[in-house]
Amino acid sequence: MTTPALLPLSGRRIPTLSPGASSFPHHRATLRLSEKFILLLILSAFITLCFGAFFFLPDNSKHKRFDLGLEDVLIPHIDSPKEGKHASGQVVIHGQGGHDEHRHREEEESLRDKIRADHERALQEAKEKLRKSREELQAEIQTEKNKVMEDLKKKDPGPKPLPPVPMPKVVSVSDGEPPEPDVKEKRDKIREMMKHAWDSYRQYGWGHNELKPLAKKGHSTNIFGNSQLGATIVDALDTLYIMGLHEEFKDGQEWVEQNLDFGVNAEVSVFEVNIRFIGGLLAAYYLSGQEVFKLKAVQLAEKLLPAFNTPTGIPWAMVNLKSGVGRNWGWASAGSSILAEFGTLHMEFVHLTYLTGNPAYYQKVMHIRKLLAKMDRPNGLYPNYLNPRTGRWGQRKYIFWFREQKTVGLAIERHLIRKSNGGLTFIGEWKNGHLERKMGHLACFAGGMFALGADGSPDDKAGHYLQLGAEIAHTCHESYDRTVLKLGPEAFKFDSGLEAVAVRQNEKYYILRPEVIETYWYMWRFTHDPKYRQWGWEAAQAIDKYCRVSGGFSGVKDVYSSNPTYDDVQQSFFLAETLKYLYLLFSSDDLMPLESWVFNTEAHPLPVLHLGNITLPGSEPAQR
Ligand code: DMJ
Repeated sequence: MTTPALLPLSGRRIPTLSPGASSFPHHRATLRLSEKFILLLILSAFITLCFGAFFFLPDNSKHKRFDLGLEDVLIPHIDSPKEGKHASGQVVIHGQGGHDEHRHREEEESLRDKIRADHERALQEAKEKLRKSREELQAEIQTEKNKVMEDLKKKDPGPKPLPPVPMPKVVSVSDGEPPEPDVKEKRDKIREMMKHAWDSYRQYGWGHNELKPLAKKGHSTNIFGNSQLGATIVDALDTLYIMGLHEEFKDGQEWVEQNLDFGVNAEVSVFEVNIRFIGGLLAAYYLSGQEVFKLKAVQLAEKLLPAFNTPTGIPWAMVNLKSGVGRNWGWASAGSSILAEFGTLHMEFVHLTYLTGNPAYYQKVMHIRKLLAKMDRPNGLYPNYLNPRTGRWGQRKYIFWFREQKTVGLAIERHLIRKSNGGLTFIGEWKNGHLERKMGHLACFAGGMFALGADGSPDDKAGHYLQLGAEIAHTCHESYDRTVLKLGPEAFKFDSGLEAVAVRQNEKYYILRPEVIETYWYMWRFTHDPKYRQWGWEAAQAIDKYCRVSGGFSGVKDVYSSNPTYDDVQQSFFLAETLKYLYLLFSSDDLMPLESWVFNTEAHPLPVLHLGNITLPGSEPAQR
């Protein structure tokens, strides 16, 4: 039998035993036993190790494969030891062998290449942009903007169109070209003035409420709060349309479509916003038939409605378009609302109900009417201030406010209209128990109003009212004619030998107001007396001579000074009213005939609604 080779156990060499060679047989047997034991121990330890290894060695199949996204490469802080990333932040790819690792490294490499290529492309584009001119860049930005707008429009089709209502019978707008060449020439001049006013605003004040024609920048006043609502655009639209300035009209329409948004945090005058914006938008709608104007008018009207949430239903003078909170001007007799303001919402609100079918607008203004009809009227006149909380009159100041009631007309004549020593008929102001012999430029509209009222009056009254209109037109003309600039002051007196002349320095200004020219136009329509065209032309020439500057038209501070200074404001009503009335004065009567159109306080024409033939939602037969 061969002896197995000894295992090196302790570094000692164990001698090999051969058969029959042993001189000490017992000793030899003992050694063999201990060796065997040691061998057994070693063997069992080895088996235990292998068994343990089977359970505790990591399982490769559980290792996630890395999907190399950009984040894995660029964002070291998300590394986690579990995910097999190195604490340094470098990506370590666990693989199942060299092949996987190689593949992942390739993927990583190609990703890096892609990022590098992207960066280079972006750099290249930036360099190209820098080489472009300002205009090219602006054009590119505009194209991008338009694209975004288009996309937005596709996603959001906007408010639903309103239910269709029959359009009132609107006589189509004729060109109104006068047959006489000299009149046509004058009309062309007025059109040119409108172009100058519009183009200047377009260039220097676009989107602002008004224009500073000398500073050549935008302008606004507190009646618009801190809003930027493009008042001049909205106010001018119908004048542009009537004058046939269609490119300009389209330009304005585009601005309205894209920019006119009433969800602004601005506290505005309810009256001014109604006559300028709602009136302007409704007129633009009726003239052009473009739905956008109707939609915008209704959106705005919704914003004004909270102003009527007062204990009496008499609206606040101001409302915040965003919050709907209303309040009154501090200067208006202890927080009163102003009759001349809340009494001038009627036409627009009736049209809103007509167009939308929503009775709320009609009901709000009819409520004002009913309430006023029930109130006491000292001397038959309505005072100008009414407290919307208590429903009581404020300070007893009477200015001119007219309803179609005969009695009020008579009371106005009895208490407010006087003749000066020089024979000029004027409308004074009743204050603190006596009549102040002073007339405001604003009151000059009354000439036209009496002429208009004469038209529907019984025969015995018609002549009288037309005569009254003519007398007021004459007085207001005198207030222009007695100045150096041939432009009328803000207020003029009939006292102590003074006849239609301003006394106080702060009443000598002319701010492009329309009322005198408005009266000339009505008087022209009803009498065709050439003097009205003559007076209108004098005023137009004076405006062009003294108010025109390179950046538009400006008001002047003193009409008695041969060297006037400017107030640097081109009022929106200059485009809405003054130039419109001048243009109509030199047009034939078939342009905007008065049987079909009625002009609101801001000269915005609305079609005459014959309420006898229409049932408005919310109206009762007795109210019509
Ligand atoms: C216009 O806004 C309107 O005519 C308003 O009724 C009075 N003030 C200006 C014009 O003077």
